[in-house]
Amino acid sequence: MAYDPKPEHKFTFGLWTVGSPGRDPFGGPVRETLSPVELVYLLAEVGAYGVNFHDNDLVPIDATPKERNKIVSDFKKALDETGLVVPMATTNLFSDPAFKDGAFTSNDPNVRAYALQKTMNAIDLGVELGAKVYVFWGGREGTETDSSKNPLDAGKWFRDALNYLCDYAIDQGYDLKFALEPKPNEPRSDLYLPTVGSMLGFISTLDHPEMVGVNPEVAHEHMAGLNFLHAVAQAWDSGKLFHIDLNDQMFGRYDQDFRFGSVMIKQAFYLVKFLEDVGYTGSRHYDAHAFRTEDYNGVKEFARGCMRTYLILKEKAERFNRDPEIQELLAAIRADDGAHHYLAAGYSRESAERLRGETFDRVALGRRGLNYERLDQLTVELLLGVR
Ligand code: GCO
Ligand code: MN
Ligand code: MN
Repeated sequence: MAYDPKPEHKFTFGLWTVGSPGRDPFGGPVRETLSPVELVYLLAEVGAYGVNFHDNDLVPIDATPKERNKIVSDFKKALDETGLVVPMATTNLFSDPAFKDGAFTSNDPNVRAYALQKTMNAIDLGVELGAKVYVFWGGREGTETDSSKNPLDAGKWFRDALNYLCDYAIDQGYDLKFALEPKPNEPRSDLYLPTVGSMLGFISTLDHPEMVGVNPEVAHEHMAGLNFLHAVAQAWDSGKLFHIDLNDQMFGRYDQDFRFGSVMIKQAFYLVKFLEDVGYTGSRHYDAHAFRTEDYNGVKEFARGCMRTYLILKEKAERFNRDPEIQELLAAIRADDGAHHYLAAGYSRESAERLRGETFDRVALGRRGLNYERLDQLTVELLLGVR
């Protein structure tokens, strides 16, 4: 079937996504907790390509080495039996009370050291299971009161930690890239490095910037009221789109983590079109949760829906790219009479002289209608299925 997920689509889910028992700040679990092995089978059943995890989604924080090995070998067996892969892994540096004031940016040097140690172990675990991308989401790296922490110290500690861990991965000979995931707030009042743009700026200050990219998430930029497509495009343009977290989120609401494409269809369309047009080859990772109203049948519907919507939008993007009227409008919008091709060579005194000598009909430039209304309506009609 046209919209069935296939391995080449690289659809992945976190254990914590389909495995969420539906807890929220006002209520406990509504679904029983499934084991990592059961979740691998569930993901295989719905057609996912891969499964990602936090260290403690797989191995409880207080597991003994013997327990750890048993869990890991059972998990590997499930992967072998289903053919699922582990493209990404990450560390839980936010659930345990030790991290209540941050992990790498905690004021307490013992907490910072513990966070480093925990991450080294989690990196080993991820690599053992095949991960090539390692995500850093600083869920507690922030403040409620800025009396408590100097943001310059926090920035330095975060940088020191990433430099340390890059060197650790290099020293171990791991084939691993790091992907930093920004979020503006929640669970802290304010998180450091809140947007894709701030992460990109920060990466250029690291010792091994070539090893570090970003993991943008739809919901996180939407929470900040920002245009996700623009953030992703900037990451791509910088060669830093190492991973992506897909879900959906209304602007100005709590952290919703909805099924991909379930709320802002148009934004999801532009995003899928972008990823497919530029030839992004990384994971399409769903970092979302089924509604709390659902049982595990609903969870499967949720997971299937995430992938199916992506594939439908991919088909819509292909349709957009070959729609004669849309393409004609785009060609007219971008019409170029060649008169200013000399500017493409960049600045020179000759070019500046030539430019200064030109006369522009400013009024005519401003008078021209751009036909974006027609273009946008055609896009909407295409999405609504009447085109
Ligand atoms: C969130 C984040 C997390 C991270 C995950 C991977 O809002 O809670 O998106 O789901 O992506 O911890 O590091
Ligand atoms: Mn999130
Ligand atoms: Mn995420």
